[in-house]
Amino acid sequence: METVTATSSSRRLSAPAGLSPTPAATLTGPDGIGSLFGRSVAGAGDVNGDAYADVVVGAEATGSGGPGWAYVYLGGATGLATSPAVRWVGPENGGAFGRTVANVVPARIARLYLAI
Ligand SMILES: [Ca+2]
Repeated sequence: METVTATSSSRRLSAPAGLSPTPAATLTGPDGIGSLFGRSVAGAGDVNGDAYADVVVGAEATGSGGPGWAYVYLGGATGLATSPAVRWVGPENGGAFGRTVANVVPARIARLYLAI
């Protein structure tokens, strides 16, 4: 995994005129059509301690009959990575793993606590 040194600058997505209509990042579900990738999305805090915010994405998989997944995408100096750093697989097909994801601990605590 790449190590990123944090700086005092940050990447702003907003401007005085409002948000840009162009996406800052486009994510494609790694587990295909029917995975319902993006069914749930949440800020994950800073899971790797590099001072950039990270994101957790759920994919319930009800359309594919799969087990469901959850992924962590790392933020960085140039924006959000488009490949997940972590991929969790649900314990059973049809179990709705990934239906809901959330960060359950304030970001200042340097550990990963996600509810999936
Ligand atoms: Ca981070």
